[in-house]
Amino acid sequence: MKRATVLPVLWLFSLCLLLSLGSFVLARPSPRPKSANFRKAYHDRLVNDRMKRQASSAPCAAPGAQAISAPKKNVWYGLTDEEAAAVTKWLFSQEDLNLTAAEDAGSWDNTVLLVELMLPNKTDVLPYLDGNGPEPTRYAHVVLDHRATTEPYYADLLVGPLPIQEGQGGGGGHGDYGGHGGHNWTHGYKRQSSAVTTWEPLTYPYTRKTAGRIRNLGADDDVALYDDWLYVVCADILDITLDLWGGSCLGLENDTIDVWGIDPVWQDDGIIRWDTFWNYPTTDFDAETLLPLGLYFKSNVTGRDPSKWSLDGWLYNDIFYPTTEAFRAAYYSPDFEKLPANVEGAWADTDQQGEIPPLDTVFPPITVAPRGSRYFVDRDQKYVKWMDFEMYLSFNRDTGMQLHDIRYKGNRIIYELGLQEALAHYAGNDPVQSGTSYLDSWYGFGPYAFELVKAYDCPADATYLDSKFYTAETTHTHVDSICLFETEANYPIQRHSTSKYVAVTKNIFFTVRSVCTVGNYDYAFSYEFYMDGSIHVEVRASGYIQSAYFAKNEEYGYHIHDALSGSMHDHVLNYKVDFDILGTANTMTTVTPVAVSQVYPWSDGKARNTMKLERATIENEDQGKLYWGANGATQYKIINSDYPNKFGELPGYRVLPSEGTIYLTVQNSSNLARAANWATHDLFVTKQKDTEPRAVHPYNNQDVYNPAIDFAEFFDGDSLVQEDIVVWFNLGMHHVPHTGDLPNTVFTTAHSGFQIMPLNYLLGDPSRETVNMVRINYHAGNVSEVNEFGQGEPMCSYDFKAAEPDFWGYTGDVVIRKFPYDPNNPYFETDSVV
Ligand SMILES: *[C@@H]1O[C@H](CO)[C@@H](O)[C@H](O)[C@H]1NC(C)=O
Ligand SMILES: *[C@@H]1O[C@H](CO)[C@@H](O)[C@H](O)[C@H]1NC(C)=O
Ligand SMILES: *[C@@H]1O[C@H](CO)[C@@H](O)[C@H](O)[C@H]1NC(C)=O
Ligand SMILES: *[C@@H]1O[C@H](CO)[C@@H](O)[C@H](O)[C@H]1NC(C)=O
Ligand SMILES: *[C@@H]1O[C@H](CO)[C@@H](O)[C@H](O)[C@H]1NC(C)=O
Ligand SMILES: *[C@@H]1O[C@H](CO)[C@@H](O)[C@H](O)[C@H]1NC(C)=O
Ligand SMILES: *[C@@H]1O[C@H](CO)[C@@H](O)[C@H](O)[C@H]1NC(C)=O
Ligand SMILES: [Cu+2]
Repeated sequence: MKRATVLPVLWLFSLCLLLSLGSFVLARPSPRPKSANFRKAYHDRLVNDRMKRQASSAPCAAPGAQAISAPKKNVWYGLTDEEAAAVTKWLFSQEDLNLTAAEDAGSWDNTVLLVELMLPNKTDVLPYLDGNGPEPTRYAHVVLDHRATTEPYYADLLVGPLPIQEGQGGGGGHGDYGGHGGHNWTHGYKRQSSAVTTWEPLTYPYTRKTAGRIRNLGADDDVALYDDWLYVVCADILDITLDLWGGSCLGLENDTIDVWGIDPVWQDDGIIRWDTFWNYPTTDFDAETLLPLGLYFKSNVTGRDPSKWSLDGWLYNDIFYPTTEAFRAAYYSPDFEKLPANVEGAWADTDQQGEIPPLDTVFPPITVAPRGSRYFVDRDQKYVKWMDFEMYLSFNRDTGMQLHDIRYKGNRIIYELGLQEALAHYAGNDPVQSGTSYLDSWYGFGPYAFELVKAYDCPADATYLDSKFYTAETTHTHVDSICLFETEANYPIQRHSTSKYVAVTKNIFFTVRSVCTVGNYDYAFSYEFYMDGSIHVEVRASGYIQSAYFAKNEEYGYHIHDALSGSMHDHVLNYKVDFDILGTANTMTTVTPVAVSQVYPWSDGKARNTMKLERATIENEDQGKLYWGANGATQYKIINSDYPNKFGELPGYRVLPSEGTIYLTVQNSSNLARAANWATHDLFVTKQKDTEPRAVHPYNNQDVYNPAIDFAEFFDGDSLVQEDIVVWFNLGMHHVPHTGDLPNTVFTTAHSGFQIMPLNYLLGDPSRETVNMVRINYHAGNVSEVNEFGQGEPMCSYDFKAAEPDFWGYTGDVVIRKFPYDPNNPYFETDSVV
C-alpha cells in the first residue's frame, strides 16, 4: 500500500482549493493567532517540564505485572501437582492396567505417557463463567502406552471425577469394576453417576469411535529398531560407509554417522520405512540436519519381531538397487560415481562470524517500561488483563499455550484460541524427503517450550510465566517459558496532518508469546492485542532446516551448499478460534467487491463499468471449507445478527491474513492420507460441539488411513446460521530454503499471521480512547498549541543493567516426582522429552 506523504496531501489540497472547494475552505475559520505572551508562557512551561523530567533521578519502577485476582477460577489451566500425583498413584493401583513405572520399563511393558487435565466441555463451562453454575467437574486425560503385547497401542483414558474417590470394597480403587477381570476396550466402561473415580476409554472427542485405542507404530523405535535393525544394516555396509564417509553407524561411541528417516512411516502395505545417513556435527552446534549423505534404504518393519523384518532396497544418486548385494556390486564396479559428503564447517555454526557492520557493537535500542508495567496478571490463575482485553492462559502437552475466554470491553469475543497442529510436509526426488510429513503435535509442543532468554526472546522487562507438562511420572516445569509484554510498534496507529495541525497516536500493543523448539525447528508463537480492538496471531520459524542431499533433485529445492539442497517443504499450522460475539449465536457472512457494468438513473442509459459489494452467508457446514478470495477481495466476518447497531449493520469481527498464509500444496498426500484434512483450505467454519474440541489427534500419524480424528468428518451439514460456530484457520509458508537459510532460517522471513479485527462492532475506533497521542497546532511555522491529553511522563532514571539480565541464572527444567510423589525434592534437568 502506498503511504500518503504530507507533500501530495498538500498538493491535492491546493488543487481542490483551485478547482471547486473554495467555499468549504472558506467556511473553516482560520486560527486566531495566539498572542506573543501566550506563546512565551507556553514555551516556558514546556522547558520547565523538560527540566523537571531531567532533574528527576528516582529509579524507574521495577518490572513485573501488576497483581490482580481473576474474576473466576481458570478451569482450563491443568492439574495441580497434588491432582497429578493422586491420579498417577491411582492408575498404578488399577491392576487391570498392568502398569510398569517408566524408569523400570522396557519396550514390552505398559507405561503412563500422560496425565493431564481433560478440558471441560464448553457446555459445562459457560454456566460457570456467565452465571452461577457450578465449577465444572474435573477429569484427567490419561494416555497409556500398552506395549506388553504383540499389537501395541496407545490408550486414551478419561479418569474422574477428581479428586480421586476410592470405591467401596473394590480394592485398589477399581470402583464398581474391581475384580471383574480383564477390561473390555471395545465396549468400554460406562462412567458412574456416583462420585467414585473410575476410568473409561476416552472416545467422545474423536471421530473414530473405537479410538480409545490407537495403534503404536513406534513401540520399538527406541531400542529394537536401532540395535536389531538400523545398526545391523550399517554393519552390513561398514566397508562402504568407511570408504565413502570415513565413519560408522554401529551404536558405538566413535560413530560419526547417524541414521534415521521418514515420518510417518508408510502404512499402505505393511509398515515401510526409508532411512538415510547423516554426518554427526563435530561441534556442539546442532547442524546434523544440514549434513545428509545421500544414501537411502528401504525396510519392511511390519510387526514387532525384527528377525522378520526385511531390507527391500537401496537408493544412491537416483539409482535404485533392490538388494544389498546389487548395491555392493555396483559400488565396486569401475564406473560407480561416488558423491561428496556434506561436512560441518563454520557455514553451519550460528556464532557471530564475518565482518562486524559499522556501529554494530554499540548497544542497540531496547523496549523499556519506565513507569512499570501497564497490565495485570494473576499468576496462580494464569489470568491476564491489558487495557480493555482480558483472558486466561492454559498449557498442554500436545500444543503448548492456549488462550481462553478472551474478552474485550467486558464482553467475550473468543471462547478459545490456540494452535491445533503444525505440519512440515517435504518433497524430493529421494524417498526420505518425499516421505517426510512431520505432524508436530505427535512430539508435542508443550515439552519443548523451553525457558525464554530474557532481553532476546522477549524484552528484559517482560513478565515471565512458567509452563508445566507431565512425563514419566514427573512434572517438568519450564520456568519462564511464557512471556507477556507491552511494546511500541514501529509505526503509529493513527496520524493526520493538515496545514493547521498534526495529530499522531502511538501504537502500543500487548504480546503473549512462547517459543517451542521441536527438533531442528524453533517456532515462536505470538498473540498480539492492539488498541483498535484487533488481535494478531503470528508464528515465526527459525532454527536448522532439514535439508536434502543434492543429487538430481533440482525440481525440489535450491543448491545451497557443497552437496546440499534446501529441501522444499510446506509449513501449515492449524489454529482454532471459537468466536462468541455477543453470545454464542453467530453467523459467518462475507462481503466481496465484484466488477459490474451497471446503468444508473443518472448515467444517461449508459452502463458504467464499476464495482459493487456482494453479500453472502455461510449457511451450513457444506459451505464451510473456504479459501481467501482472489485478489484479497472477500471479507470473512463473524457477526451476531441478533444485535444490529443503530445503522442496521451487524456487529462482528473480521478474520484475514495479516502476513502470508498458505494451505498445503500437496493434494491427497501419499504420506498423510486422511490424517491432515485440516490442511486442505485456508479456513474452515464448523458448528461448535463438545465432541469436536480438537482438529486432530496427536497420534494421527500412527494410522493415517484411519486417524482417530479425521477433520473432514466435522463437515456433516449442520446449519451455521446463528449457531455457536468455530473458525479453524491455517498459517504457514511455502518454504524453499535458500542460502540465507544457512546456518539457520530467520524469523524475519519465515513467518505467517492472521488478524482478528472488529468490524462494525463499535460505533467508532476505540484507539481514540488512549491518551498516548499528541496534537500539535501550528500556523506559519509557529506552534500555537500542543495537546498531550494528560499522558504520563517518563520521569525516572532507568537502570540499564536491567536490560542485560543475568544469563547465568538460566535454569532449565524443574522436575517434581509424581510417583512416588515427592514435592519437596525438586531437581533440575533439561533434556529432550517426548
Ligand atoms: C503385564 O505386563 C507384563 C510386562 O510388564 C507382561 O509380562 C504380562 O504378561 C502382562 N500381564 C497381563 C495380564 O497382560
Ligand atoms: C466386549 O464388548 C463387545 C461389544 O459389546 C462384545 O462383543 C465382546 O464380546 C466383549 N468382550 C469381552 C471379552 O467381554
Ligand atoms: C571404533 O571403535 C571400535 C572399538 O570400540 C574400533 O574397532 C573401530 O575401529 C573404531 N572405528 C573407527 C572408525 O575408528
Ligand atoms: C511387508 O511385510 C508384510 C508382512 O510380512 C507384508 O504383508 C507386506 O506386504 C510387506 N510390504 C511390502 C511393501 O512388501
Ligand atoms: C487419494 O489417493 C489414494 C491413493 O492414490 C486414492 O486411493 C484415493 O482415492 C485418493 N482420494 C481422493 C479423495 O482423491
Ligand atoms: C462432554 O460432552 C460430551 C458430548 O456431550 C459427553 O459425551 C462427555 O461425557 C462430556 N464430558 C465430560 C467430561 O463431561
Ligand atoms: C512566528 O514567530 C516568529 C518568531 O517568534 C514571528 O516573528 C512571526 O511573526 C510569527 N508568525 C506568526 C504568523 O505569528
Ligand atoms: Cu521450513
